[in-house]
Amino acid sequence: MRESSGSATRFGAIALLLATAGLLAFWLTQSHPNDAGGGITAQAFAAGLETMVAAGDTGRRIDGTPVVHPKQGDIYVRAVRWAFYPALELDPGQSYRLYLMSEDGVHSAVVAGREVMLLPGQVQMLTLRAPQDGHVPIQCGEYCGLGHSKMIGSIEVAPGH
Ligand SMILES: [Cu+2]
Repeated sequence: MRESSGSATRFGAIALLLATAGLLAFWLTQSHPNDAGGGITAQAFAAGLETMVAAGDTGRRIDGTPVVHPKQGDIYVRAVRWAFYPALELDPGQSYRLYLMSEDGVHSAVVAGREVMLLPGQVQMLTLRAPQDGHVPIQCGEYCGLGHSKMIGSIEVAPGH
């Protein structure tokens, strides 16, 4: 009796260990957009940002920052003391994957009320559906120095495009 309950306990412990190892292996092989860098590397982010700006530059500037109308649904915004680059102009009702990365320190992005921490070299991703008109608020929510309170980006929605 004592022996069989001991072996049942051992069997239970081994089963639990195997289940835990299995879960861990499953978790490690899944992608975790918001833990593991938004699913893309810092290099892919930089290349995507450059391509988006080159293809979608409207020629307009806000305080020297280009206003870009992206040609596709993957869009890129870089946080750098103390601005978000570039300014965006989106299509009404369109869905986007917004990739964000800090260039120079700890920032965060509060986008339409959702916040992601931004650490240098680590890409984050938020899905975003543009409203029918108006704008999508974006600003830094993590104190990052003297210019923090003015670290506000621009995401406008352009009806009629
Ligand atoms: Cu800040």
